[in-house]
Amino acid sequence: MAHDYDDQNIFAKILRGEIPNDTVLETEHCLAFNDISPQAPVHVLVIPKGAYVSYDHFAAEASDAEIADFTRAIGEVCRIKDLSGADAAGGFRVISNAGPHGSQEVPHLHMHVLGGRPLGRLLD
Ligand code: D5M
Repeated sequence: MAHDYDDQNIFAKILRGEIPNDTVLETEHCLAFNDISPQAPVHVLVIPKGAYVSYDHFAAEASDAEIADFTRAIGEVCRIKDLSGADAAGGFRVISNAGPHGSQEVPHLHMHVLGGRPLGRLLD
């Protein structure tokens, strides 16, 4: 996948403070904020602060510190939003869309963290 980064994408503008966001968590290398068009009671986007288009781009070029921070931030969002329980109300889904076939709209890597309702089967 092409990794040419468009610094005019909306998440780049959020990271530069040009557009407001509803922050859930900020870490050294990541920002997590509520999705503007939530598909579930909990719908948080976790993004790295670095200029990465997609997960494969990030995995290839990010530092170990960035990757560790991103991974932990996703888990921390699950904890903050109380999604980690094993009871009937617990559980979540983490998804990253990439490229045309993945229906990616915003060309800055983001993980969708979804929960708060039964999400159904994604793959059958
Ligand atoms: O998903 C892109 C997601 O980004 C989609 O769920 C809407 C969300 N979005 C778009 N603009 C904003 C702002 N300004 N704040 C919060 N969330 C936003 P994709 O995986 O690229 O299809």
